[in-house]
Amino acid sequence: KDHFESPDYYNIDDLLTDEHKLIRDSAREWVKRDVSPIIEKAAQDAKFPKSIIKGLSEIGAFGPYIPEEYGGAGLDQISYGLIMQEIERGDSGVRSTASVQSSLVMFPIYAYGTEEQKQKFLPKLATGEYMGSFGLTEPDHGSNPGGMTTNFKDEGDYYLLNGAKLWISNAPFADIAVVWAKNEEGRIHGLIVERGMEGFSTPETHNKWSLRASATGELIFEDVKVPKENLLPGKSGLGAPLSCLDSARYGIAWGAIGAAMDCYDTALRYAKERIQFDKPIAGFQLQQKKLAEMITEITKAQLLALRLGQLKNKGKASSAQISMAKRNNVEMAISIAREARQILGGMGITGEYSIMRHMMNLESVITYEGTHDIHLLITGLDITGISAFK
Ligand code: TGC
Ligand code: FAD
Repeated sequence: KDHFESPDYYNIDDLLTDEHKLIRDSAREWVKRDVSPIIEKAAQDAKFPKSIIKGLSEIGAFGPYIPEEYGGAGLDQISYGLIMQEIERGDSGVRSTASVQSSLVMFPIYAYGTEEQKQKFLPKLATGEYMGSFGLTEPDHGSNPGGMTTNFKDEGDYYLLNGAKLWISNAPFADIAVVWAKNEEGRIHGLIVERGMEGFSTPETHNKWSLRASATGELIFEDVKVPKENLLPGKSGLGAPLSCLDSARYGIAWGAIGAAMDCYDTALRYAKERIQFDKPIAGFQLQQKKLAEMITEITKAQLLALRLGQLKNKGKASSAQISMAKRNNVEMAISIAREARQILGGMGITGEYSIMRHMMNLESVITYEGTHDIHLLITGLDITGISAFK
């Protein structure tokens, strides 16, 4: 189980720089050493393993592309993608923690925050001394965040925040939350809400069958007095949170490849070793069909992610291109997890192997950051010019 071999059927490594490979390999090494041995138990116990926070910071997973002057790793978008791929090979929940911290908390503070906010929060978020969460989804507004009702009023010295967010990754333990709420004119703004502010609570959501090693919760605001200096002034409107989602969705497009690689690698090795009817099950055509289709789909997903990374490095990746990659690669990963689980027969349902955990995790990944349906409709809108959302 410890001999993961990264599938690279089209020699995509040749298209990476030495720095990319170094970053990818150190993330891989860390996942093997510090995540793989503990993650199954964390998932079974439904406990976020806080012990990994330091390691996530050390491999550059907190703010990979945030400049070094703010504590980030100052890397390019392909390095960011490769880090997400390696983390999700370990577990989608761990990658979620990194996605939220980097793309949904550090990115908006970096892109839309004041210099004081950047200095105050970014270096501590980069080391994991502060952990963050991102509150967009509400009980009655998931796919349609523009309908949100969480709101704030200008009370002169402070903003008075009321409302509730649901399904928030990292919420139960995060020190700060980037919260999206409407002002009195109905315009959406981002506010940094800090743990300890009166009227702010973060109850945990229990009984999940998916992403069990990631803590999910609510953000509840009851007359929370938010200091005025905690408003992100750089951008308002729905486009502000959606631009953060672009960055996180891009990371997920790479991350899903990691989960798929792990399932494929496990299934391939198992199929070569497992004997039935006096021969390895890898010798049966039905199993070869499954394995051959898996490596084909992984290869296509790798090329899609790499090209998207090149576009992103040039600042030329459109939101719709990111949606296509997130949707395709997560669907690819979940299909591979389902097929791989069958190759392992009964063993596939146990925690002895990672496949069932990946499969259950991916049910969240195909839902959050925009559902599979929503991303299809984003492509539909992009190619027809007509919105099918409303
Ligand atoms: P629409 O009218 O299309 O757009 C409103 C404004 O936003 C602009 N815009 C974007 N800007 C930047 N990036 C994008 N991706 C953008 N998409 C749209 C748009 O140009 C417009 O700007 P302006 O200046 O004209 O006002 O908005 P809509 O209400 O029709 O909704 C569009 C829709 C459905 C695509 C959008 O609301 C959506 O993506 N819904 C899905 C919601 C979602 O993804 N939620 C994710 C919550 S966070 C999360 O799940 C974290 S999981 C944790 C983890 O990663 O581990
Ligand atoms: P709904 O929007 O109610 O959708 C239900 C179904 O209806 C879906 O199949 C959807 O595709 C379909 N549907 C909706 N609208 C349309 C339409 N116009 N046309 C066709 N079909 C449609 N959110 C955050 O803000 N921060 C987080 O950190 C975060 N973490 C999460 C962690 C987990 C584990 C999970 C499960 C979710 C998380 N989310 C987070 C929320 C996530 O983004 C939402 O669950 C997601 O956007 C979908 O919203 P919903 O669950 O309300 O489903």
